Amino acid sequence: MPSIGAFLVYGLYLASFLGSAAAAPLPGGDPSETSRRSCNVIKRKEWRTLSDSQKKSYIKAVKCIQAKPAIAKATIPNSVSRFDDFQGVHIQQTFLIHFVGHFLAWHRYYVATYEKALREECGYQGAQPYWDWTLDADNFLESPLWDPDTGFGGNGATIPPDGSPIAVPGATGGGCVTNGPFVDMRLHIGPGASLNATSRCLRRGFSPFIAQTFSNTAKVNNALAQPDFGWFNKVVEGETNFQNAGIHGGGHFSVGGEAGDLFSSPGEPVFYLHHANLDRVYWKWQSMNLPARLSDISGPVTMMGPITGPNVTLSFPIDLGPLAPRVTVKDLMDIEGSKKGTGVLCYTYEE
Ligand SMILES: [Cu+2]
Repeated sequence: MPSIGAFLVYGLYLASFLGSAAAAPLPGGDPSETSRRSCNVIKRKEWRTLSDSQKKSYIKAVKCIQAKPAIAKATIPNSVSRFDDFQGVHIQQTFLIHFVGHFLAWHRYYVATYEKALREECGYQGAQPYWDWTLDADNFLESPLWDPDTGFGGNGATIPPDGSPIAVPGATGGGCVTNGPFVDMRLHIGPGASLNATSRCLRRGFSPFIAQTFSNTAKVNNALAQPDFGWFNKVVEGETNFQNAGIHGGGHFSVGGEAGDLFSSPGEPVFYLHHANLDRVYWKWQSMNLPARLSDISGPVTMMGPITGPNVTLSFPIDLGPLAPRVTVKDLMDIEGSKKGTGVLCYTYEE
């Protein structure tokens, strides 16, 4: 992970870049009006509760979105596919959307937009599945997610450790995935902040240690016990180190490889299942006191911004660039907000 100094330099660069991009007209008109008319709440389920044919339909849809031509070439010239479009927007905005008050709202909208693309552009009938990593915390390598036939394939090939001081503790593998549906997948941008054209394999470096340490039920319960959004957000996202990675970092660093890359992690298809689960934990926390928590938002506007600095509010804009219309945090507070006329989302979670 780059130093804080590098974070800041990139942040300034990206802020100016996005500032100009944001002036472009946004597609779709009033998003709340559009989705309100067609809101049929879909239910997100845990990966292992899906039937084999449902699992295969999901994987098929991911491969379909990876084969659909990019629409975001104006701002991400080396994006080849719609899958890359999503990854590219995350790379561009990395310093604007992590360790900020709108971290969870942004990723909530991002996953819902990906889910929408799978359904509307690739004929996927289901909802975005989630990965409850607490079920695998003590037996990470045996997770049904890694099944080569009915899952996402397994670990990356073993490569010698590069001696990096930021190596993930307990990491294994590290090379290209060797089986499953993404064995021939090519990534066209990344790693890190790079938007240059590339052709890379999907890398994984499983760390059962990270899973056991950060992806367990006690960690989730600790997050759920937080009294307000500010604390909840802090506990979920943790810190930029392996001593206190939070449940967010747990999902990323236990899979490792591409998933462990703060910028280009959406190049790992499992990213969306991990973030759906984080969103589920967020919704669970909100549901413990909905009247208060549908409007509880706080946290810095800028990455790791000072606690004395400005805070994110309900009117804070959430911008997915070319992926979706711009909305506000308020539009994203309720996952069934479209049905209720209070937002743009239209899904729920099966426990
Ligand atoms: Cu992210």
